[in-house]
Amino acid sequence: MPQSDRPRNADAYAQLGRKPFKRSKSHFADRITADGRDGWPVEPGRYRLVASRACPWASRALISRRLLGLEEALSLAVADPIQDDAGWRFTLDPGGRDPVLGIRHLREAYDAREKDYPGGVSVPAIVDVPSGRLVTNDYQRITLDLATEWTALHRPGAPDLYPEPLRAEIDEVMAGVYRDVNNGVYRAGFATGQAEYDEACRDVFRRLDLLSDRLAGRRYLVGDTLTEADIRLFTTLVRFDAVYHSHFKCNRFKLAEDPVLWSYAKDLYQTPGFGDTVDFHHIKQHYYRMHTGINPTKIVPLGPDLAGWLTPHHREELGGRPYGDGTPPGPVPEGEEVPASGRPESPPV
Ligand SMILES: N[C@@H](CCC(=O)N[C@@H](CS)C(=O)NCC(=O)O)C(=O)O
Repeated sequence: MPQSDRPRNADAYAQLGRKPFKRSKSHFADRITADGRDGWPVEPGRYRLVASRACPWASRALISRRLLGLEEALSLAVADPIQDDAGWRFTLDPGGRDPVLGIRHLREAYDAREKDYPGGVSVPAIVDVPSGRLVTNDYQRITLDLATEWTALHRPGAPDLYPEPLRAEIDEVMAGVYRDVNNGVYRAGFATGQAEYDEACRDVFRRLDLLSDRLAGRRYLVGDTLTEADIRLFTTLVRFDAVYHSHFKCNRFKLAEDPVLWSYAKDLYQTPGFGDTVDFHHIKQHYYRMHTGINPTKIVPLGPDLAGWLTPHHREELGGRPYGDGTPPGPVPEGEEVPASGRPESPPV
């Protein structure tokens, strides 16, 4: 398909809310594994994670990479939260090019993998640096593989984010979180009619109520340590009041109005590896300015006040061992710090 026949990014965004929302399956599902069975063995320095700090699916990988200490082994490219018609681009980098891959748009790595790939170009994506080819955009698998296949490159003291004896329970919790929360907010936000919205929004809050009950007496979702399940719930909760409550109309209550979920989310935010990956500025810019189908004016709201994210959460009183027998990750590597504009410390507007 020639370049011009591809769906233009702006057109796709303008259609949001006009046709039923269906999340596409990840097209590139090769796995990077310890034994390299798909042709992509785990190797330090070979791959580059391309993420947007706006995107909840990509943010899972940002958190896992920090918690597991994979920053040196798996380098990071952060895309501009505002896409152009060719999609995710590297306009935050000098000269508008990713300094390692040498490309202007993530699409170039997709094209290098499959010529004229007609589908969407999404983050997270992992690219093979030597060939410049996309390896995977399978957001459901990427973090599980970072936790279980990249173990040889984990830092000393890395937590086990997907412990074998708890996998069945973690998978069950994550299935509900995915359906009703991670994807539920999108189903509500991009609904084309009242009934579709009602159903999705009810799903969101029914599940949040259940999760709030579950978390009232325990610090983490499964077991007494951080797991993949917490990462996946966090990436939606941290966006909730800034975008999902208003932009996606998930407004039965704000996160900050549910004492349990709010304390839980603050606890995670203040845990090294979580909040230090979050850029509220990127989040707000992306959702409100890109989703023109549901926000045609592209106006970005000034609030909410983010100062509460840094207030005491008292969740340590529930016990729990965040990193299990391990230790917290070290400082954010130089050059990867979230700018002041994206942090709660920045003055309220
Ligand atoms: N690969 C999945 C999940 C990842 C995803 O949705 N990422 C979003 C950003 S939050 C994306 O990159 N969408 C393509 C675009 O925005 O052009 C999908 O396409 O549904």
